Amino acid sequence: MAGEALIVVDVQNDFLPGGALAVPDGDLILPTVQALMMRFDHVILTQDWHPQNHQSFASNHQGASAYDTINVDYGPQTLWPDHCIQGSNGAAIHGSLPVDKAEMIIRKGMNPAIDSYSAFFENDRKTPTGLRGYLKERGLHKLTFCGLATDFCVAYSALDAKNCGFDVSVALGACAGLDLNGSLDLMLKTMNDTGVNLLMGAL
Ligand code: VGL
Ligand code: ZN
Repeated sequence: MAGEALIVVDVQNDFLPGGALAVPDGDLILPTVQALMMRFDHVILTQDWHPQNHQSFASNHQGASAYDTINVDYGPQTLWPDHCIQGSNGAAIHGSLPVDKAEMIIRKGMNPAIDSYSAFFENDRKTPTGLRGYLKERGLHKLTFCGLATDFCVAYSALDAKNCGFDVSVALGACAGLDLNGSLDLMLKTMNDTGVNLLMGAL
């Protein structure tokens, strides 16, 4: 497993059933994510980490509702229910995961004016999070992604990783999607077309 890392995307209370932006059946992946974390020598977690005044929250736009799309400086932006507020219980990584195994936790979405689905670049597609440099410096070139949500943060992260030159797989058995207006099929196709390995069964 030299050079290999597992990247566990946004397995946070707010994205699990009962949370502010729950991914349907998100809890069903927890045992598989745990097992993957135990198997990899290098585990990196990502954590959506928003300030209360974040632009992606419908509550910060008068007259807007969650799941509306608005236009911002960098293009269209989906509006979400308030979620993953810095320091809140909703933002915490789910307690069933062996967080102590992680060598790195990368937080994203801190800038109130820019959302960040990807763990590599914010939604302006320009601002780096530093994860690329970390992985390159550590010689981690073969990446396996899992977590939430398949069609948002997992897909954006996997696509950016592929475009940065990493060898990229997504363990679909350890992911769950939101599927807004066909977003799941669209992002699965985009990942496949980009050369991301979509792994169906157990790894
Ligand atoms: C996510 C919507 C908003 C995700 C994060 O983790 O997929 N989705 N923020
Ligand atoms: Zn978010």
